[in-house]
Amino acid sequence: VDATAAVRDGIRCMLMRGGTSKGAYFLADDVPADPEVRADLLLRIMGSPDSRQIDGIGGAHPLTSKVAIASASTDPDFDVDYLFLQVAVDEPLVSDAQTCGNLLAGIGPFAVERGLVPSGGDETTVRIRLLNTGDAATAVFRTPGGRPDYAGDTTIDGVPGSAALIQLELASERPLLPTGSAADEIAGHRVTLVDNGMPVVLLRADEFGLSGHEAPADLEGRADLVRTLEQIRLAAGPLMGLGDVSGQTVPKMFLISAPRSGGAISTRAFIPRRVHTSIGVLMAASVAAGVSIPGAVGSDLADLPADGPIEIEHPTGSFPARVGVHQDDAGFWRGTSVSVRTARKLFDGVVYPRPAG
Ligand code: NQM
Repeated sequence: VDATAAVRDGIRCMLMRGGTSKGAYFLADDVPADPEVRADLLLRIMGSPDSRQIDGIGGAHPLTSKVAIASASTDPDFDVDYLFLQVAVDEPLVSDAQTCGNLLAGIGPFAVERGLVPSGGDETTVRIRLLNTGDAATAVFRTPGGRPDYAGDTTIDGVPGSAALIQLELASERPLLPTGSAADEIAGHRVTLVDNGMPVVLLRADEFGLSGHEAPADLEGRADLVRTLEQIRLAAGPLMGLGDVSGQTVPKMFLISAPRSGGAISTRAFIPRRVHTSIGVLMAASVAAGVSIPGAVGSDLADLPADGPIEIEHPTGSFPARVGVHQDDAGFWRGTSVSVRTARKLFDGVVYPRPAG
């Protein structure tokens, strides 16, 4: 794919809502293979760097400045390879350091739409390899007449109306606790570092003089808090095996408090500079797994159900996280998750990148 010709001829692109996020979906064959050339082109497609992304199709927030790239899997155990790219809004930065469970919801339908995988009759199951993390996901969704059906009666908090159910099951080879401990100390704060698909840091909101129920904009406006969380994040990165995370979007920073609306635990997530208006799919899986481990930050605040999903409260409702957590023979905590999502094809066409320079 020639990046110069792309300015003139455009690039095939589908805009989809995936869960509570929105992103541009591409076939790997339709974008440049070289990561640097591809990143430069994606910045010009999304309209970055610019806080309004006015000259591109990005939505001026990290949750709407996302890209998914799909291809037929090169691994016989999978149908589709999914690469997630976070396009920064006001910096010239494209990162593959994290995956996104929300855009993951759109990958199965997108793969069927583009003919990457055949539909399986009324219902299709797609095995997806998450290239960013190496994790494995299975997506199950309805395909009556061989086409994804986006209409349905499943509701998720943070999205108006209802849409067709997409069930996502995720399994990770990595242990849940990268440091091997349920709790560690960083910069005088008790933290739990946990990864059930997304690396997150759990902190008690009350340690920062907060209720944990503040509005995202209020939290983003507290410069001291933002600075302290960033300091903890930079220290947590290497401890979680993520290396130097300056300029990266992981780990995600969570302020945890007791539930208020009948859920199991309440959350506010720094992702990591903006505060999430709800919660990521894999973030919810990681928080739910974390608070299920005895001694972890938040385990004493959590009101865990005897069975059924662990409801993770967030700024616009709650997320039902179904997680499996167990200790293996060697004593390592292991996790899996099943999430209910929806996605919707919003637009299919040709996108024109801003010219280079
Ligand atoms: O945790 C936000 C989102 C996410 C990530 C982010 C996500 C997840 O809500 O699975 O989906 O990138 O910080 O889309």
